[in-house]
Amino acid sequence: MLRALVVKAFWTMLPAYVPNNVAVLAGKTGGSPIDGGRSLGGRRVLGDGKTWRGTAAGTLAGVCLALVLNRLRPAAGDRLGVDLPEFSLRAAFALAFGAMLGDVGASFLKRRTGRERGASFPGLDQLDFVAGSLSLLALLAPTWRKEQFEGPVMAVVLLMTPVLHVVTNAGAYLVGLKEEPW
Ligand code: CTP
Ligand code: K
Ligand code: MG
Repeated sequence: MLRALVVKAFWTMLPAYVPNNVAVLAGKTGGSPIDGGRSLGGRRVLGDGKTWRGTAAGTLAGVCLALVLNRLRPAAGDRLGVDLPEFSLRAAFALAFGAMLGDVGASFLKRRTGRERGASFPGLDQLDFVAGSLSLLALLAPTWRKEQFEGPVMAVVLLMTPVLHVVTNAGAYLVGLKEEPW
């Protein structure tokens, strides 16, 4: 029962989990900042860590992943014995682009609160992309969102995501892919 919930929650959120990591890889070699270098109240609007390239690559990767997961779903569902969701294109886009928007929103808040690029903001760092994807889902695919996140799935997502985030980021830092372990 718990295993099925965790598998379902993980599968459903994968198109939102992958974009941030792909953005890190895509942004490694540079890219123009979304804020165009502009400042607000003496601080950057977003900073050099939020690039068009990273955002586009992350979104595209999340949508592509959702389409691949749709192909794998029948066999994976049978094997795992879990009723896995099918991603509509709108849901896939909302999960992936919403995750990127959440991350951008967090940077905006970090700059407004005096945090430099790369600074940590505990809590926000671990859940900004979940808040972003769930919000955009509510806007673009509300029925799909309601169906997939009913009952305890939402609770599992909210508990599991910060743990996964901490572990993947620490791993990415240890192998040299990220500048900071958060
Ligand atoms: N990145 C990007 N575009 C994005 C998100 C991330 O290019 N939309 C790349 C940048 O190279 C960024 C790196 O991935 O520096 C790490 O991402 P993140 O930790 O989200 O950004 P920070 O550098 O920590 O910047 P901030 O403090 O604004 O979050
Ligand atoms: K971030
Ligand atoms: Mg960071």
